[in-house]
Amino acid sequence: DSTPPDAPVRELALAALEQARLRTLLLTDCLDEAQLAAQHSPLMSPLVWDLAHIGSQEDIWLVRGAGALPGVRPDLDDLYDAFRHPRAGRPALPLLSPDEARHYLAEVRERALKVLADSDPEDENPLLNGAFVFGMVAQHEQQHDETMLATHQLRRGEPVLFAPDPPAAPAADLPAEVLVPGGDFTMGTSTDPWALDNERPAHRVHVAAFHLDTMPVTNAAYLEFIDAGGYREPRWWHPLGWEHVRRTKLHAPLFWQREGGRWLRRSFGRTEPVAPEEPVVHVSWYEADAYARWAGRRLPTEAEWEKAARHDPDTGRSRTYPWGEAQPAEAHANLGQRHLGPAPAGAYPQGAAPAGARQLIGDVWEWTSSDFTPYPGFTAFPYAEYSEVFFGSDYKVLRGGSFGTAPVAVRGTFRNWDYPIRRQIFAGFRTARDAGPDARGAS
Ligand code: AVJ
Ligand code: FE
Repeated sequence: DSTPPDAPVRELALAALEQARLRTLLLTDCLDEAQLAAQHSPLMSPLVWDLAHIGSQEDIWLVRGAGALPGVRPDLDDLYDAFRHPRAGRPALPLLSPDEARHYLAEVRERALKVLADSDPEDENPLLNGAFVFGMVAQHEQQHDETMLATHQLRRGEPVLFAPDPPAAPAADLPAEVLVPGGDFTMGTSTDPWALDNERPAHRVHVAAFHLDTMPVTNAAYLEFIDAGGYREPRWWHPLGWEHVRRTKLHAPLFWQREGGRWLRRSFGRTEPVAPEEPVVHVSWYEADAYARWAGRRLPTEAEWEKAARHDPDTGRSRTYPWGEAQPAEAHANLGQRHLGPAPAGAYPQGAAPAGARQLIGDVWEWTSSDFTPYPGFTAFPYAEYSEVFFGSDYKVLRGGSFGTAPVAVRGTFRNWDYPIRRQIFAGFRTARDAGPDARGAS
């Protein structure tokens, strides 16, 4: 990332939009028309739907919303409205062809960049203020780029994506867990200009002292749970999780298979031995929850996760990232699809949080124990379908982003959510436990 953090906000928005588009094209130019139109899993859209949906949202929010210009193709709004057409039914829709979609994206982008050039980040209109809507649209495209990467992972066939291996972890012996002191901290934000509605507003939350795993749970640790018969023992499971295990015969993370006495996993078209030192990925909330109970621990709450990631005990303030305010660089975190998997647990010492936890940002999304609910004072902005319609007890919150998440699309306050049975996302977890009354720090 070559853009300095103090670049004018319009330049940041331009760079964010351009980076998103490079990724979108990289993920779609590598497949032929039939592969782009195919549905690789009923959980996912055909890639060509994501492609045109990205353009449609930009048409709606930048060309029409920010620019008050006539849209490029308002007639496409319905086709690419995620709420009118569930993913499973999208292949049957009269979708644009890949070339039509690429052409549409380019035309929308040309108009959107004119709107950006003419926009005033000081404008009082909250859509334009701080170039919010441009940041929102860049994040939206990058969110779909992560979704498209998950579709790639589900796709059968020869590899089409290539990337270097992530860095190894330093040999230093890290403690298994860190202590996060008790007390109030500031959760969420009222000042980050590109934070989305569900991250707002900032509010004080009391979190009692707790211990958190220094690193995400590894494949080796998860294998101990499997080998101990974890998937066959109802007492470790949430009742609905146990029902799910029995019905779907879950016995290992998604993409794992056992062959000749060892575990292999499929990763973007390659089959390789499960790497013991890497964070486990492609597990559901139910599996994470069961592992934690088996280990005599629990998942962290969302507030605990955010306190561990942001609270600086020296200043009493909450940071944007575990390491501070600097934009995520290569040494901080495994983000942006630079690698096609997580780095070994313990990597990225420069990305450590004040309490010492590593890899809170990047590598794997981390399941928390919390339902996706609004913060006190929440207001939907700019549309209720981004977050508000998902609030309730159906979805669990994930934090921190994965190797597939772009830097612009994650920060210490960022909230993701999914159903507790879902495993196609790049989700892992770490565990926590209450600190005894003798723990340092007032609680
Ligand atoms: C925030 C990842 C749950 O993909 O459903 C994309 C992001 N919202 N288009 C999703 C999103 C609208 C959203 N998640
Ligand atoms: Fe979308």
